[in-house]
Amino acid sequence: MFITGLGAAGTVVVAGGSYSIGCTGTFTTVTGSINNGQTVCVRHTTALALSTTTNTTLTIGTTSDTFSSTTAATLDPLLDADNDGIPNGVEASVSRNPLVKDNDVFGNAQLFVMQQFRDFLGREGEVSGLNYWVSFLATGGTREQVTAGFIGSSEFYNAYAPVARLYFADFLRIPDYAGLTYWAGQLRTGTSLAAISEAFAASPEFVSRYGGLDNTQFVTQVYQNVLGRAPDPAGLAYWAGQLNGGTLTRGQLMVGFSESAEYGASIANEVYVTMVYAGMLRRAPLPGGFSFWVSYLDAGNSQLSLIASIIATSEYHSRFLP
Ligand SMILES: [Ca+2]
Ligand SMILES: [Ca+2]
Repeated sequence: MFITGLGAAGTVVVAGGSYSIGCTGTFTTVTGSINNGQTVCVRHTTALALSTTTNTTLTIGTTSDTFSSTTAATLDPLLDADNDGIPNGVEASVSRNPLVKDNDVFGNAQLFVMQQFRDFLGREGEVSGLNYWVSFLATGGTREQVTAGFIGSSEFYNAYAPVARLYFADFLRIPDYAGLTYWAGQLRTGTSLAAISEAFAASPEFVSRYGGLDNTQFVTQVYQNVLGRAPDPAGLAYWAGQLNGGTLTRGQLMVGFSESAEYGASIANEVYVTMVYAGMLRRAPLPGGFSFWVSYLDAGNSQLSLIASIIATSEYHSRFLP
């Protein structure tokens, strides 16, 4: 609020919150002094507990006002109030507190396996699947092996890997997380990869790279960008013919490249690192981390040791525990 009408500097007092003169981002609860023409921001923090009212009262001189909020009486079972990965409606069934970040995936095999279903398949695990993986862990299996199993499962891999390859082939960059998860969801629910590539090929990002080229130039450039080599004459003639004859659109053609065995082998580690980040950290890798881990796999280190390293990060830990 903007202060006017004070004849002289007045006291400013807050109860149930904090304030910042000048809205600098530095908040205090200590009584202070404020003058005409200054601004003051008040910070009000709602309760974490259910059915709880919080009042924040700001007093300037003899004038005061109160902001009040009351949290809901019940939690939405599908939401995750404490942001620990376990939906509110599931917390009680695994003896967790829906208002405490207590998803101990590191100490509790059941919680770890349940989280893999959410992270990679976007759903709660069915009993048979949960039992399978919990007993796998109980008989000497490792957490990284479980995670690798989920990454390699057809339900996850067949949705994410083709879309990730398409991003790399069409845009020559790390897939952004929002786009990757959106399009993987589309692929999982029946949209064809060719239709997704059509959408990609219509984007300004694609058009600005290739829009000015004729079909022969386009195919030549795609060979260079995607496969890292000049086209062989037969390949160039084949693909340019498909485009010239209207058999394929450019978007459809890109699937032929992104799903080729040659490209799949060359981009495999980039795709794997992208999928590890998407499932385990819910984000795209930054360029530095991406190139580090791709080089790590390129050097012959195992996917399991990559996954184990991610499990050991503080970022992964903080998804589930304080
Ligand atoms: Ca939760
Ligand atoms: Ca919890």
